[in-house]
Amino acid sequence: MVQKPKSAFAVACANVALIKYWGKRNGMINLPAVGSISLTLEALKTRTRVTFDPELEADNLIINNHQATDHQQQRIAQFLNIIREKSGTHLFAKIISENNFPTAAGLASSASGFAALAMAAASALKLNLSKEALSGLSRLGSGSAARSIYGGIVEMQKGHDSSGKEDFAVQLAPPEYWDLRVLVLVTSKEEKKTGSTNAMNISAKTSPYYTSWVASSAVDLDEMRDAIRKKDFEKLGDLTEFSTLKMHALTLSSKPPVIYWNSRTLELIEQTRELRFGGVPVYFTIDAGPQVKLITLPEHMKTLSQHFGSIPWIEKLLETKLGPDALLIGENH
Ligand code: 2P0
Repeated sequence: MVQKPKSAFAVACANVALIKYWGKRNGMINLPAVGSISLTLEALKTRTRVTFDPELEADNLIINNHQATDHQQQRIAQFLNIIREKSGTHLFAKIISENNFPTAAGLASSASGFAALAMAAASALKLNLSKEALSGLSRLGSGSAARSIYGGIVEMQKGHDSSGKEDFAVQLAPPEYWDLRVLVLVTSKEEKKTGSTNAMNISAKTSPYYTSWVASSAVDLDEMRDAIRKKDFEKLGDLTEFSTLKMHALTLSSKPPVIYWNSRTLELIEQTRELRFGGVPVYFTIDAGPQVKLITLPEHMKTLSQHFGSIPWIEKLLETKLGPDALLIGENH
């Protein structure tokens, strides 16, 4: 019997961690060494269509209308192999993925990318997975992608054993629970030299602070959950900056060191602190790159975008509120 193509289309938002994920218990199946808490970002979306087609002789990924690199193709093929194994199919897939934010801007697209891909591929192959299972599946593509299955405020849990069955994300609060805003400031469009997977390994192997990082993470998570429960913005902000600086202390103290900041990053940290000392509730966070993300409340967004928008060397500003769960847009079996 001739098999028909099986296709599905899904959309997922990127996220930014308040309490950072850095380090793995197992790199093969992306088991995090620490739990993390993130905000899902409405303005940064990946839309992905997956079509498993008997006519194809290999997987093929197209991102923003361009053929993906060999490295990206390999990463996607490995991920699809896991899904093919689960569903018992041998069909290859064509993946058409679009980010509504510039990939070249150095904003991580692997979280929204793998969450959208997991959802679309699982649906195309009728895997019928729960949200928890979809989150666990997305994690196999990229650790932070597990969080992008949910909207609002999300926690990625660190499991207790080596199976990975407890390593999935849960929603702590839906987007409407707390109207938090994020302003993304792009300081450089250069591609980063050390990817986060690699840098995490270097930190785990060589930073003298790594053991303390892992040991102290449960307290940070408890405190952040408490700040969220009480809607205590100052506490949320203080903990966010603390987790960011602690994570970067790991990369800075690794051998060889990994320095993600540039001089503009540091300038923006200083300006954020000055604005805050002047009465504007705003806190910074920085991931595996030089961009700075500011967390604030809606009534202060205008002041902040005017302030940072007037800096000539800022390459791009992006304002966002909290986004929804990843969503299946359509399927065609
Ligand atoms: C995070 N980052 O919590 C942390 C903070 C970057 C800095 O998760 O190796 O692309 O695919 O699991 O998820 C980026 O790392 O790494 C990341 P893998 P991922 O958002």
